[in-house]
Amino acid sequence: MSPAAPPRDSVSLLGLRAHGLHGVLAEEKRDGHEFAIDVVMHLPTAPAAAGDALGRTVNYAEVAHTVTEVVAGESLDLIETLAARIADAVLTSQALVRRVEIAVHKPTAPIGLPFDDVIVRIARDAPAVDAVLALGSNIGDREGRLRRAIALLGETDGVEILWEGPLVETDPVGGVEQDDFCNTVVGVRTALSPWELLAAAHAIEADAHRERLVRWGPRTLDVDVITWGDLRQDDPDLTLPHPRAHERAFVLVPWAAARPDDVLPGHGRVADLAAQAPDRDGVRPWAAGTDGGAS
Ligand code: PH2
Ligand code: MG
Ligand code: MG
Repeated sequence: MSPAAPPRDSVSLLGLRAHGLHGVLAEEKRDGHEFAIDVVMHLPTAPAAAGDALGRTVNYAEVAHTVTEVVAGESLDLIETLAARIADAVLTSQALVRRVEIAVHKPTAPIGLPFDDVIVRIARDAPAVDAVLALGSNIGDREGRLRRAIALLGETDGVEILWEGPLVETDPVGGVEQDDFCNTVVGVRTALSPWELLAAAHAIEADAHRERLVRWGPRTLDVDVITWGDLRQDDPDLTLPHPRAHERAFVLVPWAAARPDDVLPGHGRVADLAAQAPDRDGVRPWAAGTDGGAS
Protein backbone atom coordinates (compact mmCIF):
# COMPACT_ATOMS: atom_id res chain seq x y z
CA MET A 1 0.00 0.00 0.00
CA SER A 2 1.38 3.41 -0.84
CA PRO A 3 1.79 5.82 2.05
CA ALA A 4 -0.87 8.48 2.65
CA ALA A 5 -0.07 12.07 1.80
CA PRO A 6 -0.25 15.00 4.25
CA PRO A 7 -2.46 18.07 3.60
CA ARG A 8 -0.68 20.64 1.48
CA ASP A 9 -0.68 24.17 0.06
CA SER A 10 -1.79 24.70 -3.50
CA VAL A 11 -0.89 26.76 -6.55
CA SER A 12 -3.75 27.25 -9.03
CA LEU A 13 -3.81 28.23 -12.68
CA LEU A 14 -7.44 28.93 -13.63
CA GLY A 15 -9.18 29.54 -16.95
CA LEU A 16 -6.22 28.79 -19.20
CA ARG A 17 -7.65 28.90 -22.74
CA ALA A 18 -6.31 26.77 -25.58
CA HIS A 19 -7.61 25.52 -28.91
CA GLY A 20 -7.88 21.79 -29.55
CA LEU A 21 -9.56 19.23 -31.82
CA HIS A 22 -11.28 17.15 -29.13
CA GLY A 23 -14.76 15.73 -29.56
CA VAL A 24 -16.62 12.74 -30.93
CA LEU A 25 -18.10 14.49 -34.01
CA ALA A 26 -16.22 14.92 -37.30
CA GLU A 27 -16.83 18.72 -37.28
CA GLU A 28 -15.21 18.96 -33.85
CA LYS A 29 -12.13 17.14 -35.09
CA ARG A 30 -12.01 19.51 -38.09
CA ASP A 31 -12.82 22.91 -36.53
CA GLY A 32 -12.05 22.29 -32.87
CA HIS A 33 -13.09 24.30 -29.81
CA GLU A 34 -11.55 26.68 -27.36
CA PHE A 35 -11.22 24.77 -24.09
CA ALA A 36 -10.62 26.33 -20.68
CA ILE A 37 -8.47 24.43 -18.20
CA ASP A 38 -8.17 24.83 -14.43
CA VAL A 39 -5.10 23.34 -12.77
CA VAL A 40 -4.79 23.09 -8.97
CA MET A 41 -1.39 21.79 -7.86
CA HIS A 42 -0.77 20.55 -4.32
CA LEU A 43 2.72 20.90 -2.90
CA PRO A 44 4.40 22.44 0.14
CA THR A 45 5.17 26.12 -0.57
CA ALA A 46 6.90 27.01 2.72
CA PRO A 47 10.42 26.10 1.48
CA ALA A 48 9.99 28.38 -1.56
CA ALA A 49 8.64 31.19 0.63
CA ALA A 50 11.45 30.80 3.18
CA GLY A 51 14.10 31.16 0.46
CA ASP A 52 12.07 33.27 -1.98
CA ALA A 53 13.25 30.60 -4.43
CA LEU A 54 11.37 29.61 -7.60
CA GLY A 55 13.32 26.33 -7.83
CA ARG A 56 11.54 25.10 -4.69
CA THR A 57 8.04 25.41 -6.11
CA VAL A 58 6.19 24.96 -9.36
CA ASN A 59 6.66 27.52 -12.13
CA TYR A 60 3.04 28.15 -13.23
CA ALA A 61 4.20 29.62 -16.57
CA GLU A 62 5.93 26.32 -17.42
CA VAL A 63 2.76 24.47 -16.44
CA ALA A 64 0.65 26.72 -18.69
CA HIS A 65 2.85 25.79 -21.66
CA THR A 66 2.75 22.07 -20.82
CA VAL A 67 -1.06 22.13 -20.59
CA THR A 68 -1.43 24.13 -23.80
CA GLU A 69 0.71 21.58 -25.68
CA VAL A 70 -1.55 18.74 -24.55
CA VAL A 71 -4.74 20.61 -25.52
CA ALA A 72 -3.29 21.57 -28.92
CA GLY A 73 -1.91 18.05 -29.46
CA GLU A 74 -3.43 14.71 -30.41
CA SER A 75 -7.18 14.85 -31.08
CA LEU A 76 -9.16 12.90 -28.48
CA ASP A 77 -12.83 11.95 -28.40
CA LEU A 78 -13.44 12.65 -24.72
CA ILE A 79 -12.69 15.52 -22.36
CA GLU A 80 -12.25 12.81 -19.70
CA THR A 81 -9.23 11.56 -21.69
CA LEU A 82 -7.98 15.12 -22.18
CA ALA A 83 -8.17 15.78 -18.42
CA ALA A 84 -6.26 12.55 -17.68
CA ARG A 85 -3.54 13.43 -20.23
CA ILE A 86 -3.17 16.91 -18.74
CA ALA A 87 -2.90 15.54 -15.17
CA ASP A 88 -0.27 13.06 -16.30
CA ALA A 89 1.74 15.74 -18.14
CA VAL A 90 1.72 18.05 -15.10
CA LEU A 91 2.75 15.31 -12.65
CA THR A 92 5.46 13.98 -14.99
CA SER A 93 7.01 17.39 -15.69
CA GLN A 94 6.73 18.84 -12.15
CA ALA A 95 8.29 16.46 -9.62
CA LEU A 96 7.45 18.73 -6.67
CA VAL A 97 3.69 18.59 -7.40
CA ARG A 98 2.34 15.65 -5.40
CA ARG A 99 -1.34 15.94 -6.34
CA VAL A 100 -3.11 17.71 -9.16
CA GLU A 101 -6.75 18.59 -9.83
CA ILE A 102 -7.75 19.31 -13.41
CA ALA A 103 -11.00 20.77 -14.73
CA VAL A 104 -11.60 20.77 -18.47
CA HIS A 105 -14.34 23.21 -19.59
CA LYS A 106 -15.99 22.86 -22.99
CA PRO A 107 -18.54 25.70 -23.11
CA THR A 108 -19.02 25.31 -26.90
CA ALA A 109 -19.91 21.60 -26.70
CA PRO A 110 -22.34 20.58 -29.54
CA ILE A 111 -25.50 20.20 -27.48
CA GLY A 112 -28.05 22.23 -29.49
CA LEU A 113 -29.72 23.58 -26.33
CA PRO A 114 -28.89 26.60 -24.15
CA PHE A 115 -26.32 25.79 -21.36
CA ASP A 116 -23.49 27.48 -19.49
CA ASP A 117 -20.66 24.97 -19.51
CA VAL A 118 -19.66 21.31 -19.56
CA ILE A 119 -16.92 20.40 -17.09
CA VAL A 120 -14.94 17.27 -16.27
CA ARG A 121 -13.01 17.44 -12.98
CA ILE A 122 -10.42 14.88 -11.93
CA ALA A 123 -7.79 14.56 -9.19
CA ARG A 124 -4.62 12.49 -9.51
CA ASP A 125 -1.82 11.75 -7.03
CA ALA A 126 1.79 11.53 -8.09
CA PRO A 127 3.11 7.98 -7.65
CA ALA A 128 5.10 7.34 -4.45
CA VAL A 129 8.84 7.77 -4.84
CA ASP A 130 11.71 5.61 -3.57
CA ALA A 131 14.22 7.60 -1.54
CA VAL A 132 17.38 6.83 0.44
CA LEU A 133 18.40 8.42 3.75
CA ALA A 134 21.69 8.08 5.61
CA LEU A 135 21.93 8.17 9.38
CA GLY A 136 24.89 8.78 11.66
CA SER A 137 25.59 9.23 15.37
CA ASN A 138 28.79 9.62 17.36
CA ILE A 139 27.55 10.66 20.79
CA GLY A 140 26.17 8.37 23.51
CA ASP A 141 24.13 5.28 22.64
CA ARG A 142 24.82 5.48 18.93
CA GLU A 143 23.05 2.24 18.00
CA GLY A 144 20.00 3.11 20.12
CA ARG A 145 19.79 6.54 18.49
CA LEU A 146 19.86 5.09 14.97
CA ARG A 147 17.29 2.43 15.82
CA ARG A 148 14.96 5.04 17.33
CA ALA A 149 15.45 7.31 14.30
CA ILE A 150 14.51 4.48 11.92
CA ALA A 151 11.42 3.69 14.01
CA LEU A 152 10.35 7.38 13.94
CA LEU A 153 10.93 7.54 10.20
CA GLY A 154 8.70 4.49 9.72
CA GLU A 155 5.96 6.15 11.82
CA THR A 156 6.07 9.35 9.74
CA ASP A 157 2.92 9.94 7.67
CA GLY A 158 3.69 9.32 4.02
CA VAL A 159 6.83 7.24 4.68
CA GLU A 160 7.16 3.47 4.50
CA ILE A 161 10.51 1.76 5.20
CA LEU A 162 11.46 -0.59 2.36
CA TRP A 163 14.88 -1.82 3.49
CA GLU A 164 17.60 -1.14 6.07
CA GLY A 165 21.33 -1.41 5.55
CA PRO A 166 23.54 -2.97 8.22
CA LEU A 167 24.96 -0.79 11.00
CA VAL A 168 28.64 0.01 10.53
CA GLU A 169 31.23 1.68 12.75
CA THR A 170 33.22 4.32 10.91
CA ASP A 171 36.18 6.59 11.45
CA PRO A 172 35.14 10.26 11.38
CA VAL A 173 35.53 11.83 7.94
CA GLY A 174 36.12 15.53 7.33
CA GLY A 175 39.06 16.49 9.54
CA VAL A 176 37.28 17.28 12.83
CA GLU A 177 38.84 15.35 15.75
CA GLN A 178 35.92 13.38 17.22
CA ASP A 179 34.68 9.91 18.24
CA ASP A 180 33.85 7.13 15.78
CA PHE A 181 30.40 7.05 14.20
CA CYS A 182 27.71 4.47 13.93
CA ASN A 183 26.22 4.82 10.42
CA THR A 184 23.55 3.16 8.37
CA VAL A 185 21.30 3.77 5.38
CA VAL A 186 17.56 3.14 4.87
CA GLY A 187 15.42 2.95 1.75
CA VAL A 188 11.87 4.31 1.91
CA ARG A 189 8.88 4.65 -0.35
CA THR A 190 7.34 8.04 0.19
CA ALA A 191 4.39 10.24 -0.77
CA LEU A 192 6.34 13.23 0.62
CA SER A 193 8.05 15.80 -1.54
CA PRO A 194 11.83 16.06 -1.06
CA TRP A 195 11.30 19.14 1.12
CA GLU A 196 8.78 17.36 3.29
CA LEU A 197 11.15 14.42 3.64
CA LEU A 198 13.93 16.84 4.69
CA ALA A 199 11.58 18.38 7.28
CA ALA A 200 10.82 14.87 8.60
CA ALA A 201 14.58 14.19 8.85
CA HIS A 202 15.07 17.44 10.80
CA ALA A 203 12.21 16.56 13.15
CA ILE A 204 13.88 13.22 13.90
CA GLU A 205 17.21 14.98 14.55
CA ALA A 206 15.41 17.36 16.90
CA ASP A 207 13.99 14.36 18.79
CA ALA A 208 17.62 13.36 19.47
CA HIS A 209 18.32 16.94 20.71
CA ARG A 210 20.65 17.47 17.78
CA GLU A 211 22.59 20.73 18.09
CA ARG A 212 24.35 22.30 15.11
CA LEU A 213 27.55 23.56 16.68
CA VAL A 214 30.48 22.58 14.46
CA ARG A 215 30.11 21.79 10.74
CA TRP A 216 30.91 18.08 10.36
CA GLY A 217 31.44 17.93 14.13
CA PRO A 218 30.09 15.45 16.71
CA ARG A 219 26.35 14.84 16.61
CA THR A 220 23.79 12.82 18.52
CA LEU A 221 22.04 12.19 15.23
CA ASP A 222 22.41 13.20 11.60
CA VAL A 223 19.71 12.24 9.10
CA ASP A 224 20.53 13.15 5.49
CA VAL A 225 18.34 12.78 2.41
CA ILE A 226 20.67 11.09 -0.10
CA THR A 227 18.31 10.55 -3.04
CA TRP A 228 14.67 11.22 -3.85
CA GLY A 229 13.81 9.15 -6.89
CA ASP A 230 16.22 10.20 -9.58
CA LEU A 231 15.59 13.90 -8.97
CA ARG A 232 18.66 16.07 -9.42
CA GLN A 233 18.46 19.55 -7.96
CA ASP A 234 21.03 22.06 -6.85
CA ASP A 235 19.76 23.98 -3.84
CA PRO A 236 21.93 25.22 -0.97
CA ASP A 237 19.55 23.61 1.56
CA LEU A 238 18.82 20.39 -0.34
CA THR A 239 21.12 19.25 -3.12
CA LEU A 240 20.00 15.96 -4.68
CA PRO A 241 21.57 13.52 -4.82
CA HIS A 242 23.49 14.49 -1.65
CA PRO A 243 26.60 16.28 -2.98
CA ARG A 244 29.14 14.08 -1.16
CA ALA A 245 27.37 10.70 -0.99
CA HIS A 246 29.21 9.36 -4.06
CA GLU A 247 32.55 9.54 -2.25
CA ARG A 248 31.56 8.52 1.28
CA ALA A 249 32.03 4.90 2.27
CA PHE A 250 30.04 5.47 5.50
CA VAL A 251 26.99 5.94 3.20
CA LEU A 252 27.96 3.66 0.29
CA VAL A 253 29.14 0.57 2.20
CA PRO A 254 25.91 -0.03 4.18
CA TRP A 255 23.87 0.94 1.09
CA ALA A 256 25.79 -1.50 -1.15
CA ALA A 257 25.45 -4.26 1.45
CA ALA A 258 21.65 -3.98 1.18
CA ARG A 259 21.20 -2.94 -2.48
CA PRO A 260 24.45 -3.32 -4.46
CA ASP A 261 22.81 -2.67 -7.83
CA ASP A 262 21.11 0.60 -6.86
CA VAL A 263 22.37 3.54 -8.89
CA LEU A 264 23.27 6.90 -7.39
CA PRO A 265 21.90 9.29 -10.05
CA GLY A 266 24.74 10.90 -11.99
CA HIS A 267 27.42 8.69 -10.38
CA GLY A 268 26.76 5.01 -11.05
CA ARG A 269 26.31 1.72 -9.27
CA VAL A 270 26.47 1.90 -5.49
CA ALA A 271 28.66 -1.22 -5.06
CA ASP A 272 31.22 0.18 -7.53
CA LEU A 273 31.29 3.54 -5.77
CA ALA A 274 31.65 1.84 -2.35
CA ALA A 275 34.68 -0.13 -3.61
CA GLN A 276 36.44 3.11 -4.61
CA ALA A 277 35.45 5.48 -1.79
CA PRO A 278 38.50 7.14 -0.19
CA ASP A 279 37.33 6.42 3.40
CA ARG A 280 36.49 2.72 2.80
CA ASP A 281 39.24 1.41 5.12
CA GLY A 282 37.61 3.33 7.98
CA VAL A 283 34.38 1.29 7.80
CA ARG A 284 33.91 -1.92 9.82
CA PRO A 285 30.97 -4.08 10.88
CA TRP A 286 29.15 -2.88 13.98
CA ALA A 287 29.64 -5.02 17.10
CA ALA A 288 26.22 -5.13 18.82
CA GLY A 289 26.15 -3.65 22.32
CA THR A 290 29.28 -1.51 21.79
CA ASP A 291 27.79 1.50 23.58
CA GLY A 292 26.29 -0.56 26.42
CA GLY A 293 23.03 1.40 26.22
CA ALA A 294 24.63 4.64 27.50
CA SER A 295 22.99 7.80 26.19
N1 PH2 B 1 29.10 12.71 8.91
C1 PH2 B 1 29.62 13.87 8.61
C2 PH2 B 1 31.06 14.13 8.60
N2 PH2 B 1 31.84 12.98 8.83
N3 PH2 B 1 32.10 10.71 9.28
C3 PH2 B 1 31.56 9.52 9.50
N4 PH2 B 1 32.39 8.46 9.66
N5 PH2 B 1 30.23 9.33 9.56
C4 PH2 B 1 29.36 10.38 9.38
O1 PH2 B 1 28.11 10.18 9.43
C5 PH2 B 1 29.90 11.64 9.14
C6 PH2 B 1 31.29 11.78 9.09
C7 PH2 B 1 28.74 15.01 8.24
O2 PH2 B 1 27.45 14.66 8.24
MG1 MG C 1 25.72 14.28 7.08
MG1 MG D 1 22.98 16.38 7.87
